[in-house]
Amino acid sequence: EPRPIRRALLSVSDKEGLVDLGRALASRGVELLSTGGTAHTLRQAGLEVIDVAEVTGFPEMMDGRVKTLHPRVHGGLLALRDNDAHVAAMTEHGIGEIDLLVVNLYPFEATVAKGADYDTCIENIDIGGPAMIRAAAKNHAFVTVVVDVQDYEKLLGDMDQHDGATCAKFRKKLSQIAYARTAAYDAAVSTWMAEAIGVETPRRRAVAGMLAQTMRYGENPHQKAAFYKDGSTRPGVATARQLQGKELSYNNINDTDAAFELVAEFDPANGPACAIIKHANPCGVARGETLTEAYSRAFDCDRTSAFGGIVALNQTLDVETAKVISEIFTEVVIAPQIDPAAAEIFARKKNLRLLETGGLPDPRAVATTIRQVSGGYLVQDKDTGHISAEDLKVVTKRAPTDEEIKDLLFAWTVAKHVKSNAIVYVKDAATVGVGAGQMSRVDSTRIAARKAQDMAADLGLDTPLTQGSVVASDAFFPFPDGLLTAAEAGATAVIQPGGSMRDDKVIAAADEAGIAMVFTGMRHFRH
Ligand code: 93A
Repeated sequence: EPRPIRRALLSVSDKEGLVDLGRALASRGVELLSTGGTAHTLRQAGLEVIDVAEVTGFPEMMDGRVKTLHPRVHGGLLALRDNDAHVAAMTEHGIGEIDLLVVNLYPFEATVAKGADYDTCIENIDIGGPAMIRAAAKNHAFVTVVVDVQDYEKLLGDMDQHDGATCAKFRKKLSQIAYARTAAYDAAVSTWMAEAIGVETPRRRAVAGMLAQTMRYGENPHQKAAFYKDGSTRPGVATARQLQGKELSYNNINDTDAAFELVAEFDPANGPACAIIKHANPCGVARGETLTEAYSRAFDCDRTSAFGGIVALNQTLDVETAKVISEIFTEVVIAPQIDPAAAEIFARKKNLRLLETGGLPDPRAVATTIRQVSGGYLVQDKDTGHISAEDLKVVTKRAPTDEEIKDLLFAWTVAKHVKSNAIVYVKDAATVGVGAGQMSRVDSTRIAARKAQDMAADLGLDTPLTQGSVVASDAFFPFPDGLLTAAEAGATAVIQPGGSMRDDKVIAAADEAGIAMVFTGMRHFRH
């Protein structure tokens, strides 16, 4: 464990909270080193400060471009305190340990936002600050690094809990924050530069992640596109091994992700499952006794849409299933494992892209989703919401049967992966009608029922498969009309969040129609 913090380097552009921090550190016996402006502010407040120029033996020069870029600074940050050679080097070269680094960077982003000219923006690219931050963060075994005014209080709190030192966990956390800051900083510089000099391709514009693939085109042929990976090792489209087929396209990657994330909701311990995706929405999801049966039942939900779709499986792709899949044109097949003999079946289908992921991702693992809007990003927690039978609140006179509850939960799980407004009819653990992406909920309800009728005609059935089904709605029914449409289609039970002003009307309509209804208290919008 490192010694208590005795020597700190403070170099901040944003002087907010600086004097309080300086005082708090000084009162804990910490020696303060600082660059020009920071030292000036601290001295004005009556604090004792040593100039970095005194430490380095060089004046700050070239308009401040070279202030802290010196071995007496970087050696003090990077030296391993428990390494004899490092310690000897410090002694030999008169390098003192720096235990704490507090830096915030030249306000590059704010300068750009103000609409400053090119040269002013360039002058506001901080070089020495990020260099020190990255050095201190690397040496977090011994050095504490703070890059955010918001962390000053936490720093002092942690020091007080550890006799003036900081704990390893806190230093690691700060180190991660530090790298996030320098990464974002350089990303801001590169994005600004791309704009300033008119770089067009996403390959040069994109900001974070590792370039994995430049595509021939994006969502449409006139759009350039690229795929970036974020380094995650989670089984999925980004980490899958492609066994055959053409390169994945932009739409392939998007749809394959949707397909695999959906099928991963179905634990293989409870049996095989299959999801077929078209335009990012499921056109069929089913369990089966065998994987082949799961595929066939998913296919029977909407055979028309499944053509040219993406097929995701929750367990090893076997020969039998491969044969059935290969009967129609399919763009992508993705599975955790693929029997080599099953891969053989597809060998003739040169265009079919076959992906093996090595496992299923945990659908409840915490993650973040990012969406771009003009001028910014929307960031949120991934929807990991999960409902089980115990969470359901029966609101109708009739409670659902055990069989209905199983199907209701199945339908609810699928609805989470359907674009809003989502309506999903399910019978015996297979979707029989999916209504997606409509602006009105009642339209989704109608479309799903009508598609089930079309399918019944295709399959030569007398009654549509929605007869005796259950139905899930990703958000509450604002009026009874959607529920009544579902009842007309033959649904016997409904799952929905509840919470509408008119819940009582919807419940009354359900009772009238003899429908059992449960509320989840949770919504699954997806846009
Ligand atoms: O121009 S720099 O890239 N060269 C440096 O060596 C250097 N060292 C610290 N900018 C440098 N800094 C930055 O100066 C810090 O990141 C901080 O933002 C700023 C603090 O300067 P002052 O203390 O003079 O206000």
